[in-house]
Amino acid sequence: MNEILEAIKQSTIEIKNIIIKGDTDKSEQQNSTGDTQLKLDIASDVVIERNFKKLNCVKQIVSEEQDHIVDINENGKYLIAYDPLDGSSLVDVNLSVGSIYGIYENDFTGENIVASVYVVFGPRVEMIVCDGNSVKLYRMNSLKEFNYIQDLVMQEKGTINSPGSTQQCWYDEHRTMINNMFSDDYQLSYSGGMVPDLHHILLRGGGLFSYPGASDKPKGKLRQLFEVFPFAHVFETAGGGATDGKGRVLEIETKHIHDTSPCFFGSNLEINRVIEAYK
Ligand code: FDP
Repeated sequence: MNEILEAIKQSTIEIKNIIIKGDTDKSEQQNSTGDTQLKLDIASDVVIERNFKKLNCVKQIVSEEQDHIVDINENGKYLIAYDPLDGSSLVDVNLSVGSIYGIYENDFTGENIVASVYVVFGPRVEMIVCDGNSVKLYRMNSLKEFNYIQDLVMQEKGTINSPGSTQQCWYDEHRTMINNMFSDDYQLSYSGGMVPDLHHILLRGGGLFSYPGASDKPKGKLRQLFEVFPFAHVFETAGGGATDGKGRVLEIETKHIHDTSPCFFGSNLEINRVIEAYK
């Protein structure tokens, strides 16, 4: 696992350089979900693949930007699913973006996730590492070293409400739940980048991020392997939770590597509120 972490740190340093160069042009390509890829997405993907390919412990990798699983070492122990630059369309307006990594054993399913890492490229570069026992925050310094800052633990309740997707398309139960939260003491915070939005909730100790199923996207937008499972693993380990409205996100079946699912991440009180609202 240390080898994987070192490869992620190296990729982070290289991706930070790619972001600083500032080429936010679109490429000619689309990813398998149909999003037009930015040159930034492709360059970040190349960096991560190159660094993981050097590791004997890695059996397979799969990127949000690619259609297929890539075989690396038949005898490797770990499978890694990653989103090289989530929210990359926000780079040209200088909002925060991030990389997400889910590390699995045996199979790419929620129940087989053993570690997760995400990196926030904001005013600072921060890396969050979850091994299933703790969630640790590291910060990159000017020498490009990652210093441990603290363990992250969620409170039982927060005050942030971060509701994703197109409001016009929300189902009634979802609209009612979100409106009721605003009638209570919750405040809106939504940047449009999953990584900084969830990082905000985690660092403040609580709240709710939602990307529900809605009439335009009944199965939500966010991808299980690359986005939903890694963050569910982080939130559960930090003492919060993650649900699809019915049960634990990490128990959802994955049929295809690019499957999406409705998802809600937060502190326990908010997750219980979602389950009540979706009964
Ligand atoms: P993006 O399409 O900009 O890459 O993963 C996709 C994602 O961003 C998340 O980071 C973000 O939370 C979500 O989509 C935003 O979707 P909406 O534009 O529908 O709010």
